[in-house]
Amino acid sequence: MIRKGKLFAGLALAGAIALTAAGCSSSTDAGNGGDGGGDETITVGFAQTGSESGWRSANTESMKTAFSAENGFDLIFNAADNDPAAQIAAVRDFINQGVDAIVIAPIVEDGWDDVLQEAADAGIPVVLEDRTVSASDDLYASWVGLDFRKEGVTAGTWAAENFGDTPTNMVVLEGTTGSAPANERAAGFDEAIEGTQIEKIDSQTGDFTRDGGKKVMEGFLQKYGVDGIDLVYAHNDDMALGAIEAIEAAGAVPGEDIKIISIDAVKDGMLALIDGKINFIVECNPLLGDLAAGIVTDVLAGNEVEKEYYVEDLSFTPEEAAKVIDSRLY
Ligand code: GZL
Ligand code: ZN
Repeated sequence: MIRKGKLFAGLALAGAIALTAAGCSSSTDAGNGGDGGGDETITVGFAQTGSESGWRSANTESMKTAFSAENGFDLIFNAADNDPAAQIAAVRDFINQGVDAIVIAPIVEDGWDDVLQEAADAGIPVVLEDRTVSASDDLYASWVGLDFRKEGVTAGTWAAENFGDTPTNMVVLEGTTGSAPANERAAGFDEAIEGTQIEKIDSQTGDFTRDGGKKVMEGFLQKYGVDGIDLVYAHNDDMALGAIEAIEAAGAVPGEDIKIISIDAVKDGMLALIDGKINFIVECNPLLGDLAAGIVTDVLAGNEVEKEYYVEDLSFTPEEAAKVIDSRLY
């Protein structure tokens, strides 16, 4: 499902942060009474997916930095270890604690209607960051994140341009089953390679982890042999890095014998790209903390907010990565 909303890129993003961050110092008590009295602290419950990847660590750091005490927040942090039931339980706990606002990075798209309705009934606004949910957008105040489908289209278009004219056997390392990035990165990529000679011979989830990517790739190599696989499409860098280990253990050269396309552009992924072990990476910006904090502050202050805020993504070849690696923020 494509959503259209405000797009933040580079300076615009910084500007937006300044704009909304200014709201943080507003004189009104932005909390919705959860803590009563005149103190300015906003108590926020943040339900993070877990710590499955390098991307997630960068996202968690960005969120904790933005929702800091000096910025006027009391952050209650929960990481659900990639377990959707545990994440929903964490949100229920935030509701029972009477927090001022709840932020969620939903592990999977489905299953959110009931607990979001409970938050609404309790008068606690919910802001989504990173991933999206299939529940009605009446059940949350706003979402800030990335256009996962566009990331898939960018990756698929590069594959089509570089490998589409020759018979190419591709295997896919899927992200967490049922997650918005896994669903939409697959859909966007498939759309972009339609009509080319790239054939998806297998696709399996590695749950966005290095170990998952390595194990699934080992299985593919057992099944098809090094010569039976020309291209790997990994839904994130951590699974691509696991696949690299498996390909090298099989005596093949990643980036040459078997090409690799990946998404995230975290530091370790970019270093593998520069080493030629990955051939192309599409960025997925994890630095969403300042925007999310600005949105929470605006919502609690009763200011108008967009339903969606999209953060711009770039993409990199090895040469382009080498130029920017020292200046990147994650
Ligand atoms: C995408 C994010 C995904 C990353 C993975 O915004 O939800 O989850 O691509 C992470 O690295 O685990
Ligand atoms: Zn208050």
